[in-house]
Amino acid sequence: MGKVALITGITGQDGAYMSEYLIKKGYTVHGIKRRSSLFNTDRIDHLYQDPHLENRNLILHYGDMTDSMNITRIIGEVQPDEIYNLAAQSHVKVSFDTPEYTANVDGLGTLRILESVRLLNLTDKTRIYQASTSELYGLVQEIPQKETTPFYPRSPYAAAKLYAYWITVNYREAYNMFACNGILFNHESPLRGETFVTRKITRAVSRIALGIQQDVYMGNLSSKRDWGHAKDYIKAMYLILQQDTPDDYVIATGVTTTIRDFIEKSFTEIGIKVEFCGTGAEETGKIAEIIPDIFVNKVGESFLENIRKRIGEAVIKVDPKYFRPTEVELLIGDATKARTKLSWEPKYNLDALIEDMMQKDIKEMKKEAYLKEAGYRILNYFE
Ligand code: NAP
Ligand code: G4F
Repeated sequence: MGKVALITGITGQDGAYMSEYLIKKGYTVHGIKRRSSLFNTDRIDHLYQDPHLENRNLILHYGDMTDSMNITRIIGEVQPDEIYNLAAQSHVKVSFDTPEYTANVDGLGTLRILESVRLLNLTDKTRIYQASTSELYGLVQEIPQKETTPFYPRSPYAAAKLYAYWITVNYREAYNMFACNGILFNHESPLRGETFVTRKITRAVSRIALGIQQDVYMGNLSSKRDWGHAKDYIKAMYLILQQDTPDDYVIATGVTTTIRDFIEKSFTEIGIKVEFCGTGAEETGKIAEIIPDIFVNKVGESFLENIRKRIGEAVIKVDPKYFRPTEVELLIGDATKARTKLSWEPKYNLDALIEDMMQKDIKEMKKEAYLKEAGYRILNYFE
C-alpha cells in the first residue's frame, strides 16, 4: 500500500506541484478545496479523476481552514501519513486589507490541523509540514537569514505565520509530534498567482510584446527577493517529512535580486532592452532597443513591427497604491542546513526560472492577442 497524503491549499501553486509529485511517487493524495462559484481547479485539472472510479489517487474534499469541525472530520476520514498544510491567504499586501481573516486562516488554521491530529490520536502516525515563510524575517536582523536568525514580522500575514510557526514547534515539543516548519523563501513558476510580482511582470511583459497592453504600473521596484522555482521547493517540503527526526529548515537559493532587475531580465529574455530613469513614484522603464533575432525567435515576426515603433516609450510606471504600509526590503536565505541534512539542491537559477515563466506566458498571452485581433475586448486586470 502506498502512503496517503492530505494537502490543504491543493488548488494553489504549491499544492498543484506537490500533488503531481506525490502521485508520481505512488501516494494517494487527498486535497481540501474551498467551495467557490467557479470550479477553480485549473492547476490540478490534469490530475483530476472521475469520482465514480475505484482506486483513485486524487480525491478532493470540500473544506475551509476556518472550519474546525470540517478539518477534524476530513483528517479522521483520510487518516493521512503526511499532511502538507499549504492553505493560506498568502498575499502580503492583501493581508493589510483582511488582517483578521488572514490571522484566522494562516494562524489559527495551523492550530486546527495540529489539534485535530492530536485529538484523533494520530500523533504517532501523521507527519505535518507547515508552510512557514521568509516573511517571518521581515525587518531583517541578519544577512543572510538562516534558521537561527530572529524573526521581525512586517505584515498581518507575517504575524499570523509567526503564530503558526511557533504553535508547530510547540506541538512538536509538547506532544512529541512529527511537525516541521519549512521556512521557504519566495518561489515562483508559470503557476504562480497573477498578482504576485514575478507573474504580474512576466504576464505584462508578454502582453506588451504582443501589443495587447501598453504599460504596467508597479509598486516598490527596489525591494530584493531570493527567488527560486516552486518545482525545486516542493521537493524540499517532501524531504523535510522523510527525515528520522522532525526539524525546521530554511529553503532558499542564496541569491537576491531587485524587482527592477527581474523586470529587466524578463524583457531581455525576449529580446527587448529596457532602461530605467527617475526615482520613487516618478521612476519609469523605457524601451531602449530591440534585438530582432531574439524577439522573432521568442515572440514571433508578426509582432516585431509594432514593438519597434515603441522604442523610447515608457512601459513600466509606478503607482504608490502598490506600496505597502511596512515593506520587507531585503530577503536572502542561507539554506546550508537543507543542503547538508536533506541533500537538497535547487536545479533552477533565476535565469532558468524567468525563461520558464516567459515561455509559458508568451504562449498563454498569444491566445489573447488572437482574440483581440478578432475584435474581442481584452481586459487588463492587474492588482
Ligand atoms: P497560493 O497559490 O496562494 O495558494 C494558497 C492555497 O490556499 C489555495 O489553494 C487557496 O485556495 C487555499 N486557501 C486560501 N484560503 C483558504 C481557506 N480559508 N480554506 C482552505 N483553503 C484556503 O499559495 P502558494 O504560493 O501555493 O503557497 C503555499 C503556502 O506556502 C502558503 O501557505 C503560503 O503562505 C506559503 N509560502 C509561499 C511562498 C511562495 O513564495 N510561494 C513562500 C513561503 C511560504 P483558493 O484556490 O480557493 O484560493
Ligand atoms: O510577489 P510579492 O507580492 O511577494 P511577497 O510579498 O514577497 O510574498 C510572497 O513571498 C513570501 C515569501 O517570502 C510568501 F510567504 C508569501 O505568501 C508570498 O508568496 O512581492 C514581492 C515584492 C514586495 O517587496 C513588493 O512590495 O515585490 C514588490 N512589488 C513591487 N511592485 C510588488 C509590486 N508586489 C506585488 N504583488 N505587486 C506589485 O505591483
